[in-house]
Amino acid sequence: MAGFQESFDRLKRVGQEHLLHFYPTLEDKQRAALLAQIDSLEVESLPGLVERYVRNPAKQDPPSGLQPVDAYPHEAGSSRKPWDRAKYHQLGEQLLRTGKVAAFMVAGGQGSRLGYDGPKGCFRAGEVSRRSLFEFFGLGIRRAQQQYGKPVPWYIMTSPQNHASTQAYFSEHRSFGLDPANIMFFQQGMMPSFDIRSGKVLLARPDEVATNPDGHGGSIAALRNSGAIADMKRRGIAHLSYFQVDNPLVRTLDPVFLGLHAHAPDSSAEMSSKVIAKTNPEEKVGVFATVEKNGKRVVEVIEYSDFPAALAKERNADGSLRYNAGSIAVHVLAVSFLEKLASDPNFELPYHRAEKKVPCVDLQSGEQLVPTSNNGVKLEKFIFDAVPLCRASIVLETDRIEEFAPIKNASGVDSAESCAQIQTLRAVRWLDAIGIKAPRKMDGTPDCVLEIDPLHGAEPADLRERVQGLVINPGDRRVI
Ligand code: UD2
Repeated sequence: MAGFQESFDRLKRVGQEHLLHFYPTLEDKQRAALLAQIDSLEVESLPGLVERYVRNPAKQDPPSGLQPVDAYPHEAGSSRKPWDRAKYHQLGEQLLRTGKVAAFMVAGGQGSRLGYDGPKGCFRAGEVSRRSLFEFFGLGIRRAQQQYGKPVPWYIMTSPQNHASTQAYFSEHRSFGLDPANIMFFQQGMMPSFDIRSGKVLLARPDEVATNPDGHGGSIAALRNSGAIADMKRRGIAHLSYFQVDNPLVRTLDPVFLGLHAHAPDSSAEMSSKVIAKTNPEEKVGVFATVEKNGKRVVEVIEYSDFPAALAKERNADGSLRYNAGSIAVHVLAVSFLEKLASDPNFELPYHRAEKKVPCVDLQSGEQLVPTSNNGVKLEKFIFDAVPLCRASIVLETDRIEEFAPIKNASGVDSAESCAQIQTLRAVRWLDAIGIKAPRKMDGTPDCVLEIDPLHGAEPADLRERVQGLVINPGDRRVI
C-alpha cells in the first residue's frame, strides 16, 4: 500500500489532495484505512471525468434519426412480426438441458428509494408467504434445475455496502435449497462522489472518501476481475439470464427468450432484451429505440430521465405510444460477448450523472453535513449501454402482469402493495386458464390475495395437477 507522501502526490497531480486534509488528526488504523481506500480508486481518470460529467455536463440529446424498435411481439401470431414461439421454446429448453445457462442478478444498488435498511433482496415480496425477493429468485432457479436436470449457476453482484449481509442472508436461509457451490457472490467497483459545484471528491468522514457503487454497467469489469467469467467458461456456460433484484415476477430462466436470443435470424446472440408496453409517457423505464450508426440501424436504450418529453408523448394513429418499448431490465448476455468487452483495453461504457444528496464532512469546520438539497454528483455506468455494441440485438415484448411488478418505492406505484396486487392478478389469470375461478368483487377486481410459489410453476399448465378441485373463497389468502 502507498504511504502518505506517495498518496498525497498522486492526489495532488489530479487536484484532489484535500482527501488527506484530516490525515494528521487520524489514528493509525483510520490512516491505514483511508490510504487503502485511496489506493483502490482510479484517481488518474478523475480530471477527465470531472470536466466532462461534473463541471460541464452536456445535456444528453437523443441521437438523431431515432426510430421505434421493432420488437418481437408478445403474441407470436401477430401479423406485424410473426414468429414461432414453440420452436424457440424448444431451442431454449435445449440450452437449459445441456447446462449452457446461468443466472446473473445485479444486487449492488443502494435501494435508497425504498427506504429499507439492508440488502434490497431481503425485502418481503410475498404478501402471503412473507418470502423475500432473494427467495423468489432462488426458488425459480431451483425449479429450472429440477425441470431441466442440470445445475444453473447463480452469479450475484453485490457492492461493498451489502456484500457481507447478502452472503449472511443466503447462509441463514440455506441458499433456499440451492447448492452453495453453484452460487458466486462478487463485488462491483466503487466510484468517488463529487461536490456538485467544485468537482472535488467529497469526504464521507474524515477517514473515508464518499463513494457510490459504479452502476450495473460496472458488472462487465467486475465479472472479469472477480474470476466469474473464468468460472463460467470452466462450467461450459454460454449465456447469462440477467435480472435485477427488485422484480419478483421475473422469469429467472425463460426458455422462449433464451431460444430467441441464441437462434433468431436477426440476433447476433450477444445481448438481447425484454420490454413491455409503457403505461404512460412518464413511466420510469428506459426506452428501446433504434438509431443510425455508421450507416447501420442499431438498437439503443435511452434512460427515462434522458428521453425528451415531447418524443415520449408522441402517439401512433391507434393512440398507442410511438416509443412504447419500456425496458424491464431483463437481458440475456453471451459469456463470449462479455469476455470480448471486458478484455478490450479501449472498451468503456459511458458514465451517467445523477445529482444526489451526499452526506459529507465540511473541510473547513470538520462538521458532518446532512444535505437537504442535492450537493453531490454520482457517476454510474449502465449495462444496457452495451446493447448498441452488439452486431445485432433483438428485443422481445412481454406482458406486464406476467413478468413485471418491481418493488422500488415505499408506497404507490412500484411498491410492495402494487406488487402484491399484480401477483394476485397473475395468479387469477393462470387459474382461469386452467378452469378455476377466483372470487371477484363488484368492481371486477379479485376478492382474494394469491401468490404463485415459483417452485410450483413457471406457467399456468404447470399448476394443473396441483390445483385440481381447488376452491377459492372470497377473502382467501393463499400460496398456490
Ligand atoms: C431500472 C432501469 C430502468 C428500468 C427499470 C425497470 C437503470 C438505470 N434504469 O431503473 O430503465 O428498466 O429498472 O425496473 O437501470 N444496481 C447495482 N449496482 C449499481 C446500481 C444498481 O447492482 O451500482 C442494481 C440494483 O441493485 C437493481 C438494479 O441495478 O437491482 C436497478 O437499479 P436502479 O434501482 O438504480 O434502477 P431503476 O429502478 O431506477
